[in-house]
Amino acid sequence: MGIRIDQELIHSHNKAREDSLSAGFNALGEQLQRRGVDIDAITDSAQRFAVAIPSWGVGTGGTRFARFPGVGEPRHVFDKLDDCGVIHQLTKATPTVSLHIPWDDEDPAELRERAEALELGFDAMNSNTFQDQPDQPHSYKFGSLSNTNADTREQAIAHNIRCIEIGKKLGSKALTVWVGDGSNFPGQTNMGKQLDRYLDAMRHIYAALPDDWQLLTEHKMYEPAFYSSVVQDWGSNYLIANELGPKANCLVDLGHHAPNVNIEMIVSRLARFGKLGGFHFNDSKYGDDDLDSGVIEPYRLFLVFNELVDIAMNQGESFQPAYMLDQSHNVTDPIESLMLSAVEVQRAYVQALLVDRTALQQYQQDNDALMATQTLKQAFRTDVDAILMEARAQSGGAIDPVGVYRESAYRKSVSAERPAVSGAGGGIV
Ligand SMILES: [Mn+2]
Repeated sequence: MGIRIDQELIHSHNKAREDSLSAGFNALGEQLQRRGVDIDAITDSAQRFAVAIPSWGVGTGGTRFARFPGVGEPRHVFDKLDDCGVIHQLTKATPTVSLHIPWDDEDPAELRERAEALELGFDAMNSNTFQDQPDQPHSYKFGSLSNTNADTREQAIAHNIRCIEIGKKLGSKALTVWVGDGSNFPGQTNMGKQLDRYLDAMRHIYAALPDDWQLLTEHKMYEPAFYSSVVQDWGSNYLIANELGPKANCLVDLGHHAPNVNIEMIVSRLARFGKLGGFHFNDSKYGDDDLDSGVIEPYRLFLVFNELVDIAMNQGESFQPAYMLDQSHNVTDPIESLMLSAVEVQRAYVQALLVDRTALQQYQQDNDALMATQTLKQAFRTDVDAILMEARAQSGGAIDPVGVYRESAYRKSVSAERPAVSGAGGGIV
């Protein structure tokens, strides 16, 4: 089984929108030219932009209270790959999938074969030591890599090393480790010793990492531990990555910070010291809401990319952070949400490319705060839809991904072969 949506449908959809896109693209091109920006170069950059899809993202997520299954939900990793294939086919912005073990634990050769048929590759591997699996000898109720019991830590280390082994067969180049370890009560744990146990376990995992791999550690302020987390904040994350070595880098999940924290500043700091490994994109109103990217605070997403573009200009080709969406979908079709999120992340990147950096630098030098901030706003206010549509059209994707997807009736057609399921992993990671 290969590509799931009829390419002819994409073609006819695009054909009907071609003239209007061309008019919009040319008008934007003239506007940008007056600002000294070449729209074709920006469109090329948009075409090269890529963000990974997490396999669990295509399933319907839940809340602490309930989970309402969707129609035609993926039953297993092969269905998930099919859905990811549709997202990439229509957006041309999501060429890789990030797998989660054990949820996606299948024969690597078969996984590779299916992914190749869908023109997909594999991104970072994700381990899971935040829940117990059937037949697992030691429980993670009181932590995994930092558990007080050495056998439990051994089990968690072995699981992570197994994720690396599977990833090697899939062509992955990174392992993302997020642990729910921490404490719920003051005094429950010795925070210093708990961190030491975690570091010791992580050193074993690090030692099993191939030379061209990265170990990405993800901090999270709270949940499931509500008093303290072992990897609570970007400072702890930086210290850990620094302790482990050059292949260890920090992962920034946009939802894993206190409200109002300046995430773009964190991005700048981590990059300044060469420890920014990648991102989990999502949006948030209150906490780790895992809402679709850009739905609540698109300006913050833009400001993050403003830093990333600036860093890339200074660090050059060596700066290649791993981008992934990390969302939970309770009330939307996950395929539609992921397509629009990929486009929103791409939009923030393109808008950041439009910042007049020479002018900005001068305003910063002159301490002209008002004009400096207006320089950012000018880029953010630019409607770059035509660039994103043109990039997709040129790459063979859909000018209107959601429109084609709905007309294709993909969800209805797969629902015939995918009966309703109540299980499947959630997305609160
Ligand atoms: Mn995450």
